[in-house]
Amino acid sequence: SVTDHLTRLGVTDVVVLDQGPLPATGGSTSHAPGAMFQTNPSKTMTELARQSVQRFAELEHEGRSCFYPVGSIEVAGTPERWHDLMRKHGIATSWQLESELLAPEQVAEKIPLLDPATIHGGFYVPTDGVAKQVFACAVMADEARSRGARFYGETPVTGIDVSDGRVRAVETLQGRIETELVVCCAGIWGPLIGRMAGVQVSLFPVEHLLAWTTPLRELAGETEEIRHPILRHQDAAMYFRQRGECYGVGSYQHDPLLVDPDQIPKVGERPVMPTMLDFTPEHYAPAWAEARRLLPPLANVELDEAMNAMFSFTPDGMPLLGESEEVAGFWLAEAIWITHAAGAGKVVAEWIAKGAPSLDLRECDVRRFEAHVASPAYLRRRAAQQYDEVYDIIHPLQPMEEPRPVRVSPFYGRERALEAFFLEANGWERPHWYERNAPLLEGREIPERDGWAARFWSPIVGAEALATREAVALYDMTSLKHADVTGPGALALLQRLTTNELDRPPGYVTYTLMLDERGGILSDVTVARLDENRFQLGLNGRRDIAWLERNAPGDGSVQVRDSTGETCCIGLWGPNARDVLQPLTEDDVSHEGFGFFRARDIYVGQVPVTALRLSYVGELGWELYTSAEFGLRLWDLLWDSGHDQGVIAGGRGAFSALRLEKGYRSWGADMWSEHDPYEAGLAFAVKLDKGDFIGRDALAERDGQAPTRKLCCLTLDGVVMGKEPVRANGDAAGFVTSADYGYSVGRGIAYAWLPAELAAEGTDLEIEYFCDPQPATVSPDPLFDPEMKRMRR
Ligand code: THG
Repeated sequence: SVTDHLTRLGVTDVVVLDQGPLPATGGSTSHAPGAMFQTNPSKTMTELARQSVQRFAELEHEGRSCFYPVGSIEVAGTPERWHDLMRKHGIATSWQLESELLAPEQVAEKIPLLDPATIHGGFYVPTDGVAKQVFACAVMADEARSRGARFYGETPVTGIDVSDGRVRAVETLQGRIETELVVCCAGIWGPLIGRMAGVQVSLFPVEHLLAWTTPLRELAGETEEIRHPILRHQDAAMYFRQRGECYGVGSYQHDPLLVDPDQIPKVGERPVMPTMLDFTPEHYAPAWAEARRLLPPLANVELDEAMNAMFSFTPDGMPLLGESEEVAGFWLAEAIWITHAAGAGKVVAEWIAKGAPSLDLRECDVRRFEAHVASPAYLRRRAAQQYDEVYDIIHPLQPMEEPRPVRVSPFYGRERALEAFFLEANGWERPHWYERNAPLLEGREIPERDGWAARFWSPIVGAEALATREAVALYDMTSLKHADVTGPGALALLQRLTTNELDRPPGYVTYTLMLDERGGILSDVTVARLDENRFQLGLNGRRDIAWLERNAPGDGSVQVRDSTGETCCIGLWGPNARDVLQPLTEDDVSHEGFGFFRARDIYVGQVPVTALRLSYVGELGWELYTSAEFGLRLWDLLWDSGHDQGVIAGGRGAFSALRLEKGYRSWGADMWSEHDPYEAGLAFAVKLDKGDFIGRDALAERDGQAPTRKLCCLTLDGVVMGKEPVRANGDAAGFVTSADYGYSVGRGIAYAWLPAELAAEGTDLEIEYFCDPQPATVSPDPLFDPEMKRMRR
């Protein structure tokens, strides 16, 4: 698919090598059942699936389409699943994928083998279906050949020649090919090919049980490949598809069976293909019994062809796309299943040919991982867990169970003593609230929650949020990604990569945006100029650092250092913040001495601190950074000094609610590269007249034009969780990004992308939450503005 799209984009000098025969190479594609369920909590993944369906549907093999649009049904075996299918219906609607909830009898009408008494209902997506992926490969290859690409089967790659950090050539048994660009699409063999180049490919091959039955009497005489919708029975971790008179039944209902990449059989070692291992009936028996309960006619047939088939799992269940960090010119298009294959090939080809993909790939980018993810111990554990959870109902806040804890801040001991409830992000343990803050509930009315919104939540969250606005709180901000950018070329690099004016004197902090060439938001960043040639950047993740490094000049005039792990950070925020800090320092931290969005190196007691006067929660205060070994001392000093000021420790739950009240966007949740600063309400951070920067030309064209869509603030009575559809007069009009309850404003808050004509304040809309329409109103953005005099006090 990468070659299909590269050649369509005019990159025609492409050679495809595979160790196996073409087109059925013996990789995971060769045995996949071909089911394509497009709905995914990730908008990007849904879009990749939609594009894959479109592409396969265009392809014809011997007069037949390579896609059968039979639809899909996910059935609910439990009330919890039925409830979750309502949420899924909402997600599909948000991503503009048509879907419908069906009663059990309606499901049985579409799949007559199914016993409606076994289910609570089904989630039907009419445009889903089955791909004939090996045919699709063959046809795409033919088309690509006609545009100049060359394909060589039975040509194993034996080495990748890398020098000075760049790909130079590929070695094969048949000879050497000079090239500056390699795309590794080797599926489960990816880690082995990556190793040849010195590139980590963070996936693990896992065995999966799939069996095809003998013919069913009920399907006798069937001449179509498939007529029934494809079926998922997630409570039993199973899926089903018809194939002529037979059925295929796949199961994840067993302990994960990981295969070390070095143990994958060699081509020719296995009877059918190297990715097919011997069937282990002991792992399949419970699933087969369940299959016969759901589809009773299966009781009359036997298993015919059964296999343990291998495919890829990654630590977070998402693909690995993009150019590797380690070796220039070595790209990955890995950990893709059929469902996303054609779309993934397209975006990778665009990225190579045009410099940027047409979809936001933040969740798929190979550069998203932190260092620990590459460890075999982590990779193995997470891949197994992903396999296990593949069909589970996963709450957006649900942390991984193991391995934990991987990364902790110096305050971890204090946080545990305060009985923090921890969730996990990028390996970091992060307090969500502190049980020891339960007394704060006294005299405060925090609305109770139920169901989905009540999970990973406590009313203490609300009490912490209010206490922050009333007094002062310490927030552990250690996990906030930050980097030092230093050297004589630092300012020029940052000016070129961001939208705001950064040529200000040392001591200033600037909020700014990194854009791609099309003006899409790659990240929002705070830049503190600490010295002429020394900047500290507050970032949104690993990818930001990769972007800085990749754009840095090669002459050594700029150094980029990820300083996150070696430092720690406390957010000291609230109206009493100054009264906590001033007694600890001889530096003047009055408003005159230390203004808003200023930065300075100061001492807090004995602790050398870089202090930034800003807050993501919209209160007076500072982010206080120090190196890790001083962290505990800093915490204790602030804690003791805050005693008379009513200091508390505040968790991530309060933090998120406060930032939403203040209208601060969260990159990745509220906006991403699909959106420009004008639509996202961030025009204030763009200075078109500051000189050239990446994305400037694209913005200059749009400057002054009214955006066609906007990120809006909605308020409602209840609480929603994010990704719900927004309806206007019943029609799907947009979707929620982040949502929470605003404890100070006493309203539910939901930010949402809406067409401009619905963005006016006062517009009445509905947010569909588990199929329940909740009235919501477009409201002032932000809702909460602490009076400037309080900020300035
Ligand atoms: N702290 C630091 N860096 C960060 C964040 C942070 N970088 C990533 C992310 N969070 C950036 N997001 C914001 C959003 C808003 C503000 C700070 C970081 C903010 N804005 C002020 C406002 O809008 O009023 C000031 C804007 C201005 O004066 O330009 O405070 O949490 N270090």
